[in-house]
Amino acid sequence: MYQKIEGEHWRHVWVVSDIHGCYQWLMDELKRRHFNPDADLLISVGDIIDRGPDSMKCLQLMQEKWFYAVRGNHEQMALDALENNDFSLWKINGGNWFTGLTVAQQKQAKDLLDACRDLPHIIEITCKNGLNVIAHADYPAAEYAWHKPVDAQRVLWDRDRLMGFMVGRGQGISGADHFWFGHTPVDKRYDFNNLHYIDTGAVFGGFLTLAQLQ
Ligand SMILES: [Mn+2]
Repeated sequence: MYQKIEGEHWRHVWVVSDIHGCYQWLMDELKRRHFNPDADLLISVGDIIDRGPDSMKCLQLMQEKWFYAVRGNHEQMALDALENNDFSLWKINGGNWFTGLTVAQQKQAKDLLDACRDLPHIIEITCKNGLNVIAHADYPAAEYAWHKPVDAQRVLWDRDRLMGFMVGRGQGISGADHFWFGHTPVDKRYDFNNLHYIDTGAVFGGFLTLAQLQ
């Protein structure tokens, strides 16, 4: 469930919002920031696939040494669909790109989706800005701790903490310097104390957000 990355092994470290198949857009944003694949690291908050134009190319990102990701609910829906051979839930939630592929293409996509089984729910990375925790939707606890058991479903889906902040009654999380979440599209990046909500809805007419940790 947890993965640890050493920030000191990288020059610059960025975290990117929900990519949802917007591969070329991501490449353009990296170029604008002079991202160097030999020296820099990009960490995704999950939901790299579905809804956008190029889920396959986004899955191929997982083979790059400069790209890490936590699991999003869309990767989980894909894995569940393949495991149960029931594509209905995934299909109505943006997975129709897969069901529209030829048999040969589906085979290739399945091989790439297999790598999603290894995706952690939570990444912790120490950078120049301190200890960062990255998860898709929430870290469902009042205090972070390495390997602390937390509800995986809530990590992938829960919007309650953000909704609370929006009406002025949010609860923070201690135990790390920064928390980075995606999942809930917002009109701009929201920062509530040490919690950062960066899903600026690229695939819904918004934009990709890249935040620099180092
Ligand atoms: Mn999501």
